[in-house]
Amino acid sequence: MTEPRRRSWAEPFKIKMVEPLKMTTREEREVAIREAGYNTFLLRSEDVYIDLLTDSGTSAMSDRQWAGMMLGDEAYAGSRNFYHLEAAVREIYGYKHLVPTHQGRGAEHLLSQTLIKQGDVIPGNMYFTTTRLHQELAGGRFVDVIIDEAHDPTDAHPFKGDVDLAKLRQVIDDVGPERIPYVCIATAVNMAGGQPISLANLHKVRALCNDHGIRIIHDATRVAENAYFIKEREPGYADKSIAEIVLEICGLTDGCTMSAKKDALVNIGGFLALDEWEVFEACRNLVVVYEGLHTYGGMAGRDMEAVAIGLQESVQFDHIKARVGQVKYLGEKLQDYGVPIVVPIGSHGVFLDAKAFLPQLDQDHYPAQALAAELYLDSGVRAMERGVVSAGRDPETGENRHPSLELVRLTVPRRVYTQAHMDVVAESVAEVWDNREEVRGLQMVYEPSDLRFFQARFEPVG
Ligand code: P71
Repeated sequence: MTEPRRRSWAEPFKIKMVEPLKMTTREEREVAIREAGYNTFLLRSEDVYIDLLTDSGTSAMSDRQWAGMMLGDEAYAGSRNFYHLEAAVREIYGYKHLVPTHQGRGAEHLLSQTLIKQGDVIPGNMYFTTTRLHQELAGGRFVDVIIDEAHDPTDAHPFKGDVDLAKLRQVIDDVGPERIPYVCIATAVNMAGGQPISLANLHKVRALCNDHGIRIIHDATRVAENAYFIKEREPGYADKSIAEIVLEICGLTDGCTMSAKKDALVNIGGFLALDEWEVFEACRNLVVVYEGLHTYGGMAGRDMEAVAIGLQESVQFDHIKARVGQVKYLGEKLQDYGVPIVVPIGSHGVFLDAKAFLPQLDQDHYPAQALAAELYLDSGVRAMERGVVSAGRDPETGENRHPSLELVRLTVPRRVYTQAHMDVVAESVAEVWDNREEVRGLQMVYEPSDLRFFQARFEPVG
């Protein structure tokens, strides 16, 4: 008997509870987006059909996680669930000490305040909005040391999250290792389009940092997704489990900040994990000031239990294959329509290249913002701007930053939507693509001082 030539894969779960979606008319959406100042962050979720704003806190928990929620030990101090979470972090990531926080930016805050001094420099493989802001608020300056390929949406390099070692060496030479409290390494680099770092590269970064006595802090928010790409693409890792690869990545770094709202499949939660006792102790002292007692850090006991279980689920191969596979499914559909997207297709979403999509728009007329609004108008699909609005202003010059990547992120929540939803999304993007010449730019009419993309308001230009 010959083998069948094609074998489809399907989600490794079945659906036990459903949440009805509201459909809207184009007229209703016109009102909604105008009232939202053409900013998808300001839409009411009720007015959204398929919500691809973010994969953060929007995933579906498993029946085991929900069962764990019932086992919440809501004691103020020493909750049983804290110890479960601590054990899970030690087992899956291998870091020694845990500081729970309400979400990722809580961990970034504690770490930045503890390690960064005025005038310090923090090299990293591309900025993330909240991470960089906390570094700056602590008196530090972020320096991008990602490879150039990461800034080119058309470059299909398999590991666009890699660090350019020459750039990192240059920063160390320029400012001296004593001015670098740590190098910040993200896995599945969000702003680059969900692009992985290779283990070969991370080993080299570790060796260079060891030569200079510099720490590496890992943004582990999507480390399991990165591990999946390593298994798929990096020579020598095909037979390793996701769990083994995650442990190897974490073992090359000195600690992590974590938004448990992504890989760990919960609606809220995060933590800081550290190997060094002194740094841990300093962060543990701060957690009680800003987050909560050191055995809950802003999370309820039940939330910590759900994170502990979610971490275990995050490294299961069938899960991660289907998760990244669904993103790939959407991306390939868009490629079939000829829509310009960031390649390779990333881990947590498909990123539309708004500069190539709307070449008639100058970056100061916010092409990605305009494209996200247009997509919502077409179908009620909500996406997120990741371009000049997100990049914000340079704190020293006050000028707008002009990132080379001007993107719209179609972010896929985990275990929430079906392939049929992905079909609807792809068809809507294709519709906007066919009518792209009619899309007009925007002007900003309200600009908040910090993380402006969340609350900025816009109007169509003339
Ligand atoms: C995402 C988010 C949530 C978000 C944050 C800021 C602007 C828009 C949306 C959050 C991350 C992340 C990485 C790599 C730290 C955080 C902060 N991502 N590192 O992608 O992706 O975590 O949201 O739990 O505070 O939509 P937090």
